[in-house]
Amino acid sequence: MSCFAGRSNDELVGLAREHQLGAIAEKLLARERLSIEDGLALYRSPHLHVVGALANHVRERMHGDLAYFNVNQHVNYTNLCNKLCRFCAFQRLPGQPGAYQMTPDEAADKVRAQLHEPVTEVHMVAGVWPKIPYEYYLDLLRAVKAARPSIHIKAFTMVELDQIAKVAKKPLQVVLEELKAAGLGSVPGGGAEIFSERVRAQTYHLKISGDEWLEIARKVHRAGLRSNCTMLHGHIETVEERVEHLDRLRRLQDETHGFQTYIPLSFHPDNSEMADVPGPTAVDELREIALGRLMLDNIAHVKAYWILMDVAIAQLALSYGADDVDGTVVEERIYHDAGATTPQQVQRDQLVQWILDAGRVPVERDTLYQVVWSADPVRAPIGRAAPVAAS
Ligand code: V47
Repeated sequence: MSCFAGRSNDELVGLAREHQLGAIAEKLLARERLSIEDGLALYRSPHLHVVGALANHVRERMHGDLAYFNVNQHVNYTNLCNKLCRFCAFQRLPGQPGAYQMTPDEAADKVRAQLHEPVTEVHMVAGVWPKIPYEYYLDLLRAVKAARPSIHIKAFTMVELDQIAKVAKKPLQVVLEELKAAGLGSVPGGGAEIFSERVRAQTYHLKISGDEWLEIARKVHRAGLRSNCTMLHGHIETVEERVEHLDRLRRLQDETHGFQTYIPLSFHPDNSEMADVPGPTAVDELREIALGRLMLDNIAHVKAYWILMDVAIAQLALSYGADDVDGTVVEERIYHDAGATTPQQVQRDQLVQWILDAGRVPVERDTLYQVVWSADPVRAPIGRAAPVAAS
């Protein structure tokens, strides 16, 4: 049971009124969309517990007390990257210590090494390196699929897709069809950072712009692929820029309905050029989860990625708007290069226990939210699709 459970609608509105959030609570109960001004008020409210109670209300209206996870593994096929983002500790140039690029077969070996585990998804993302030929990406997908034919490949951020289409010298729509034929099943949410041009100019000016990220996501969704979406927070962005980012995701979702899950990504400063920035606190992380749930009324799932939030905060986030914690992961590099102190992987049973300890009902899903296993097969029947409806 959530720490906010057991409150009637009237009590929730009463609590919100006492803390100057009454009008927002009324809108939420009437299922009305929150405005940019509402988003700003929620970011600026000193009463995190009230913001959390509102987000939890919406989360429980959508998902009850179910909490989703999957059995997945990450494969970061190269850390070679020419984008030189100042927040990133993972990127390398050729010849730098630790630089690597896996062959397709080496990536497939990582998948073969987990054949004894019930892995349903491989999450494959990496740096952007223009010398990698187009055939490499197709071979990578084919090799992983050959290693484990049942696996769902969630791969290539919008930033990588931009580079892949450039090196292929083909329109993205054609490239997406070829990647799908080679095994691509869906697209992860990374690389969006924060859409503000101000922040991009100071922090990742070589990366595609927010407009370009959204346009590629539009094409991905039109190609029939689902994707996730993210926001990198806790660096130099303002609350106005965060609300604008969420609103732009929401507007694209109105158009395509292609986003499955929103994941706020907390900035990890260690070993990056921005090591002097303190990064977000636990309070900031919980607020981002809550704001995601409250503003993104048309995206079904909000993920508390335990690898970057720490397990205890991810557990708490399940009562602040999140309904998903990602998966077993197996070998995480991006956040561990940036100082994450969480384990690099977790066993499935441990993940189930973390969710139970947080007072939620664990449900194993596949990448597209079909229920694989459920602690409550009546409310979340195996084989059925988890809700993907709006709030
Ligand atoms: O694109 C890189 C971010 C992203 C740092 O779709 C950093 O299910 C914080 O997108 N501090 C990759 N963030 C991770 C990602 C993701 C993770 C889990 C699940 C899903 C999903 C997607 O991480 C990058 C970049 O935006 N990032 N370095 C850093 N130092």
